Amino acid sequence: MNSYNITTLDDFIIRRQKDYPEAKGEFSRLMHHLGTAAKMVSMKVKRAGLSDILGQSQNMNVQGEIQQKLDVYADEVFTAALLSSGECCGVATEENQNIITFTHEFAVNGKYIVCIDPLDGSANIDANVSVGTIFSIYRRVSQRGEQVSEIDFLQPGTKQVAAGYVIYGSSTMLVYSTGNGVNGFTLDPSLGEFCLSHPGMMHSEKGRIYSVNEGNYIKFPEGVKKYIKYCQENDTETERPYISRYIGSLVSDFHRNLLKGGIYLYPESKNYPTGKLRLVYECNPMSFLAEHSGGMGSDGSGRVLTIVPESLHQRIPFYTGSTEMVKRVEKFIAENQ
Ligand code: AHM
Ligand code: MG
Repeated sequence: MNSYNITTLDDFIIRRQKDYPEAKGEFSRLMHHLGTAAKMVSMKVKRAGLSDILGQSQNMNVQGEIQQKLDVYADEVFTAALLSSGECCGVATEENQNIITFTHEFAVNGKYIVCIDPLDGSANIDANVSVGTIFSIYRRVSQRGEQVSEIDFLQPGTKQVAAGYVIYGSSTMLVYSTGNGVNGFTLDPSLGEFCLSHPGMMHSEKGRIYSVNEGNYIKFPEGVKKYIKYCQENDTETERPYISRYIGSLVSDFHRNLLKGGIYLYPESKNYPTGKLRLVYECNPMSFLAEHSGGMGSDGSGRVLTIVPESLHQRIPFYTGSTEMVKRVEKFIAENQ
């Protein structure tokens, strides 16, 4: 990147806004506030070992999981940032059973709702492993000026206006799409700005990496077991087409596979009969990003984005990444029902 020619996230958003003459800057303001919250969480994550914020809080979240302290912090920061943007009238987060409706005068007219996993993969934090935030933005379907209801949040993923993630890794990156390509911005700590570093991110058609918790192997459906065996047995003396990499943090695994080519799998198993990952704030945004970077997001039998959510915390089996790999696992599943 030419250091005299930096495009910050805000520059980029404003430039894109000009492509939509009817736009009033509402989406741009919302994204700006998401970016600010991401910087705040990034700062806290980077200081995690120093500021007594590692480890578990005393609370259980709605999934019955003990919340990590950073989970709580990230949830509060993103919710507050979305409220103060004035463009968002309600939020659904992994950490809350019900939707949060913003009744404040300046927010109730907001056009957008946001579904968010404030800190995904947080079970890894104590081991200094990368974690992330996942977000998904929809236009509300209820009337502006009224309080939002759950209906606004149970829209199929095809209705997403934008989706993205933040990865808090060796550097912090914000990756998002409005349906017109996927672009990645790296946080420059000296400037305190997200700077465009990965324009036009694309999944390779054929990937090499498969990312799955193989510890659950014996509990997987037959088709998935056969797919994993297929990846393992394709090894020859001269060629090793597939390699296994699993961080256990969806954002990090997805991000690596987006850069290098691969598939992420979280099938249903005995422990998670309908899958572990949540449709609304994990699978939909990641599938949106996968599709707009030339990849796929599937529940094993079809496109994730067309599923109409039945509940806020609904779980589904999830397969996402390079098209050739996702199609192949779907085929194995279909042939081994
Ligand atoms: P979380 O939202 O509670 O953090 O759970 C989601 C995470 C994903 O990031 C990750 O890929 C998966 O759960 C790991 O699960 P497992 O430890 O069962 O492999
Ligand atoms: Mg999560």
